[in-house]
Amino acid sequence: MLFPKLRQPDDQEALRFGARALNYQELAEVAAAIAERVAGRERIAVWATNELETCAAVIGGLCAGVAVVPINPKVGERELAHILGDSRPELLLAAPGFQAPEGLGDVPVHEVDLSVRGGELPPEADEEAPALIVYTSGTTGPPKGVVLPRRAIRANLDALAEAWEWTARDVLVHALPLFHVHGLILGTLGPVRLGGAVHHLGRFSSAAIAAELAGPATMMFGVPTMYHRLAEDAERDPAIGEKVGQARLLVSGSAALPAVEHERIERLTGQRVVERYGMSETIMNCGVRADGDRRPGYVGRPFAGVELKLVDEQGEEITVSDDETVGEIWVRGSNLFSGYLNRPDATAAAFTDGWFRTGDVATRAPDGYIRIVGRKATDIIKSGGYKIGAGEIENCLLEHPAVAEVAVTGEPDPDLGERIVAWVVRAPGREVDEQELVDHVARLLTPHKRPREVRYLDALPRNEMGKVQKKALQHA
Ligand code: MLC
Ligand code: AMP
Repeated sequence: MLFPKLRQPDDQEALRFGARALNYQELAEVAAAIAERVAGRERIAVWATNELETCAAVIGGLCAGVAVVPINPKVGERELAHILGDSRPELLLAAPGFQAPEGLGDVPVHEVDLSVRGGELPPEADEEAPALIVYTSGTTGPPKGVVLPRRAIRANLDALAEAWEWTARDVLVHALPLFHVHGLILGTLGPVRLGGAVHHLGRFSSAAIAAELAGPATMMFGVPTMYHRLAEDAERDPAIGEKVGQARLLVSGSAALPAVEHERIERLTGQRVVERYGMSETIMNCGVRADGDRRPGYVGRPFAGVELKLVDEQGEEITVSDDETVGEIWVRGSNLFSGYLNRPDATAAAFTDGWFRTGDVATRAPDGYIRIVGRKATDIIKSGGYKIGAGEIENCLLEHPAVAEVAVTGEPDPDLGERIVAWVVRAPGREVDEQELVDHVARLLTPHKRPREVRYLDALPRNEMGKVQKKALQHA
């Protein structure tokens, strides 16, 4: 059962967005009404704005046993067309006031009305039934739909609860988007599975996080960019650090938390951040436990139900734990996705002998702690905790008439971790300003995929085979 407390609800608060909230009794009734509305469908989409209705829609869909596709509400035309064409949702659920983007086509829209209440929740769906389809970027091509079964969500959330001593008494605060694993599964379904509460801030603000942690909230989830901003603000205003210091647990993930930020947060708040490592395809693989050693740069040991090994270039397992020998992280276990939607080729290519190859490269310390040191693919960029494929931005920029050639790279950035840089060769006789190219990507893909910088070149560096040498660009 995914949400036991919805079967025996009481008046304890479950979800809060500012002044609006739902307790378990109300959430169970709203979810029952939504479940009734969507029953019998194979897949529905949810326009995932940071609102109560998004959470209710996802939970209602899951209660009905229908696969839910959360959609970034800032998604651009091209990306929306791809997601809709690939997942073919039979219905889109959205909060009242939803303004249909042009590309929505003939997908019917149902506005979620929280005052509409249902009776009994339907019987629980099969454990292997698809629960969520989350779109994530790869090195090339458009994003792929990661099919996550109910089993993976249930098993992984329970493992997190055990490791972090996370219970119904906890109140989680965060400002994460609701269309990715971090904000949706950990940040929303997590508290509801455990019978606890989540306070979603709508948008990130250090002052709001601090006020929550000095008040009702016990835990915070965030990406490293948020911890960086929290530290910057706490440097200016010590009251922020003092309030954040009252948290039971600060958890960071989705990208590496730099050691300097870990140490800065500790100095400013007295709290050591717990880091965990996950992926859309695997939910959470490993993490530091609440009672574990919170060392900067380490993502702890595998969670319950997860098997993890390091594999060298020859495909051999690395058996030493010397914190020096580097290998790719391969995982298997109850946390894994069931495949990429409509992409049996990509699914098959991602596995070797039942192990999912993450593409992340790490060492293992004598005590089993994993330290992520990099990524196999240079064409994956993590910016603000969002995974972005260089290829999709290159393809998008090539559609612009002023762009003859382009290469996209990620460069270190103190706030975003990596920032997207586009290296552009203009078409002969064409002028184009940077903002126009930035807006072009924001409009067709999504704003977080926009280049933060455009650099113009006369030609891209290529090898004898004609392949662009991105390493040479980074030093150009
Ligand atoms: C800017 N904007 C534009 C624009 N330029 N809009 C249209 N066209 C343009 N050219 C808008 C943006 O949409 C945004 O709107 C605002 O301007 C500011 O944009 P930004 O600077 O990009 O946003 P910022 O606030 O800086 O974002 C930082 C952030 C965000 C940390 C809040 O990156 C974020 O939420 N990251 C979380 C990513 C995440 O959840 N990843 C988990 C993946 S799961 P507006 O209206 O918003 O202000 C995973 C697995 C795991 O990785 O392990 O967890
Ligand atoms: P996504 O596909 O958006 O789910 O992103 C997953 C990727 O985020 C992983 O493959 C890692 O590269 C990265 N990631 C997540 N958590 C961490 C972490 N704690 N440290 C370093 N990288 C991380």
